Amino acid sequence: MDAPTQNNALKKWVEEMARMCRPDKVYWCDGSAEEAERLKREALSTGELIELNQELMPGCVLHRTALNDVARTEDLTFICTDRKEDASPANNWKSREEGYAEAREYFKNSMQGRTMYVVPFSMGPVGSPFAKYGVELTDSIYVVLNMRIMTRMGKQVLEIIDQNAEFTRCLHGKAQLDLSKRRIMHFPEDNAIWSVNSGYGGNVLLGKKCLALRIASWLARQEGWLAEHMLILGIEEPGGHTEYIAAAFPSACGKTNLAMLVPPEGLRRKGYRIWTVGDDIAWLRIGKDGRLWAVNPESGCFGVAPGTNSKSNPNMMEAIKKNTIFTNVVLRDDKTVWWEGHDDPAPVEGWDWTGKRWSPDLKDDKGNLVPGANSNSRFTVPIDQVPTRSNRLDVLEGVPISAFIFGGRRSRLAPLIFQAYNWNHGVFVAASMASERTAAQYGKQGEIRYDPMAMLPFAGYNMGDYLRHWLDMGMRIPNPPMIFLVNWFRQDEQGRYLWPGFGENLRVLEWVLQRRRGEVAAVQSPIGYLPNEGALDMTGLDIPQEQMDLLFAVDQQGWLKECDAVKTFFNSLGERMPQRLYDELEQLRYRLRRCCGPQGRFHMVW
Ligand code: GTP
Ligand code: SPV
Ligand code: MN
Repeated sequence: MDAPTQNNALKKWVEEMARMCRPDKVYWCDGSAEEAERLKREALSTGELIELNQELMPGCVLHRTALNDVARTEDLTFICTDRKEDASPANNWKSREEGYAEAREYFKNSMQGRTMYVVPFSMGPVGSPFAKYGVELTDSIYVVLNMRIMTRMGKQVLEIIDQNAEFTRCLHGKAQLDLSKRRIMHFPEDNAIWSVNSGYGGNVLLGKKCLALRIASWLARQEGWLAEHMLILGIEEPGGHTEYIAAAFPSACGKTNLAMLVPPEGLRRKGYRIWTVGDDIAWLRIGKDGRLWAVNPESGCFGVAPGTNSKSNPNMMEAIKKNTIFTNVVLRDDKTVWWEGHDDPAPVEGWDWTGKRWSPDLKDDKGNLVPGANSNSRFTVPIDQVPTRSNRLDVLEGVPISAFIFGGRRSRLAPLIFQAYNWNHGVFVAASMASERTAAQYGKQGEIRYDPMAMLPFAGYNMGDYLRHWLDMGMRIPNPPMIFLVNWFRQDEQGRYLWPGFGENLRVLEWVLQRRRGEVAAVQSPIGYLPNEGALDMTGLDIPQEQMDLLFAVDQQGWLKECDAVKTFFNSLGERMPQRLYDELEQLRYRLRRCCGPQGRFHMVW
């Protein structure tokens, strides 16, 4: 097929990449439904995709990745820049030369016998001044079909690139799916991304983490905006006014859940409704009115399957009934899907995520039950199918953000919620946030790791510079969002969650909005403002007072130890760490030392 583009730079680049990868064919995607159907048929015929029960789940398919390719591989992800200090120390770094040279070896002839698909896509509404364009070359139909859901993809984007719009050059090849040769490489100085030897989501849907976070965060710093790992949520209040908030939690810590939460009965009756703008990525700019405005650059959700059910996320259960790509879940004998934490009880028998016969009582050599779905199994679904989809999704300037919420999984220490004293303190709170590791990335599960703004794996440049950029933005935004930290995951001594979470989290968000409007007073604690006793609306939720006390307990000794750990972490981020954050740390330490209370717990002493 002749290249259907007038953009010579694009044409030349595609030719050059094809000369390196040697595909049998180069195919330019137009993004049409007819094309998607045709590609799907082809993938079904080769076994790359498995057709699901079309009566019960119209348009749905299943994909299984290679066994060693089920999550992002952060240790194989690189920022390749001329100067090491522009990327390090939190990122893996290679020089541009070395990066290209190594990847070139792996790409060489890797598409022989395959087709190279050319996928023009837009992050953000096509034609919006905020949109960033990209072209992904890939030898995977799975990637093409996912990109069609996750991004605005096809002819309308090519028409804009034809007019010489800037675009990110994204090259993806499955090659041999060889883990030892897997590399996810970013070249921000060239606006290019090369990913090889993987077929898993975040490694290969290059518009998502690679472009919309790593490359975009690099651009955002230069251009004075923010590219963040955040959900965007509209809260329609009694009376009909909608306030928007953006929240950053590390991978698999509840962004998707919060973005489409269902108000508990008591609050629903008051008149609250939730509108979903985004569940993973937010791009934020200062608007003419001096507020921060957010757009979701994606058009789909790539959500975690395990634990998704009609209690935890009924909106998502509704969304994934059709036109959804499932990855690494259980296939039941009636060709429907299942995962741990699904509404239905485990099937007596089925096929596990690896394609082996499986039953729920199956045990491994050590006598542990073998899960049927991979713990990072996912679904890809158009956001249009989410019942709570906001009608502001395609609005070019986005939505105004009233509050930032940061949070992670902490079984100890961090209270249900507190508010930062001011912007700089908020940046410190977000910079020092930590979370227990989940299955979304390789590594020891449950281990505490510090993850500033949930961006440690996604900032495309030096982390010290990134945090400085956040501090500087505070001085440039005339009416900045207020900053809060939440923790839905605090546990008691027996390891039980102290807070029911999910829909009930709206009770906490209501307090956020009340604080934003200055309607309620709060307790000044050493770590930040805590809700006054009785400040959360608990209508219809019966939690004993002792449990609420535990949820908000501030353990003085524990926090002092935390300060030491945060300092060690800050030091690990190198010389470009802003002094202002160390100052915030010392002020926190001072406030903690000054307070005293029963068993070393903070007890409203100020
Ligand atoms: P990525 O897509 O990986 O960036 O993650 P995400 O933040 O969108 O993750 P998601 O919302 O899919 O997180 C799912 C996990 O968080 C599941 O294990 C849920 O059970 C758990 N979860 C979400 N909200 C809550 C909550 O309020 N309380 C508790 N205890 N668990 C929650
Ligand atoms: C995450 O891991 O934060 C995700 C999934 O959102 S992935 O796109 O695979 O990175
Ligand atoms: Mn994510």
